[in-house]
Amino acid sequence: MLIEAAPYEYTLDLDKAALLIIDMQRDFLESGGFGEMLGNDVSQLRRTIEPNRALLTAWRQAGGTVIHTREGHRPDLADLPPAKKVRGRSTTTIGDPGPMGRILVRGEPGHDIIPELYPRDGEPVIDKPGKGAFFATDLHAILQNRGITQLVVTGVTTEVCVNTTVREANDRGYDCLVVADCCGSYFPEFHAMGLRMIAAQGGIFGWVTALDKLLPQLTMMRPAAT
Ligand code: TIU
Repeated sequence: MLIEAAPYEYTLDLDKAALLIIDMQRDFLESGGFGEMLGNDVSQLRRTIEPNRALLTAWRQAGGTVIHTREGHRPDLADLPPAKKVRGRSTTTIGDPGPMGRILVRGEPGHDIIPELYPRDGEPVIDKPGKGAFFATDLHAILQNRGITQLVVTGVTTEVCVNTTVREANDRGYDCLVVADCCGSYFPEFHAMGLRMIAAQGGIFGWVTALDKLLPQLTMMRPAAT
């Protein structure tokens, strides 16, 4: 199906595509998490919850592959680079106790995905120690094993983990379609520029569309009820 997008239409083949939802974690989206601890306004991200829920529902109904990611670290912090631990000079950092458990540590409540977008059984969840979803994870192998070459990318934050993942994916040969209103940043200007950078120069990293361009097409794909 053809999806209206920038810089030009995207040809989506649901059999070769995965919906990749980046880091919709309580630590980034809820009060008291890592994002807010860094001094950020979480309401800038919370506006993406409802569009993501609508897209996830339609994508599941169309029978598409869904993959979720979470940024975080082993409880022993062996995979936490010392540079990442001290960056920001905050008094509370990754691995320290926070209001939702240890900050960005796997298995802690704050590290988990928000209830509105919670993964279903059978949907792979990629735990990643970095900003990009390909670094030090098995995402590339999972996608190759399923014959996936197209990624519809959403999540937070636009200029950090979404952009890093799209750049990593692009270098590995994937065609990325980023859904603008399903992505968010603590900084509206970075969100806007992060999206423009992806579609610039003829789609240097990929394509950018909007939910209202994608959703009607997906709904038409919905398998007949049995
Ligand atoms: N997921 C993600 O973007 N991680 C970040 O740390 N983002 C910030 O904007 N801080």
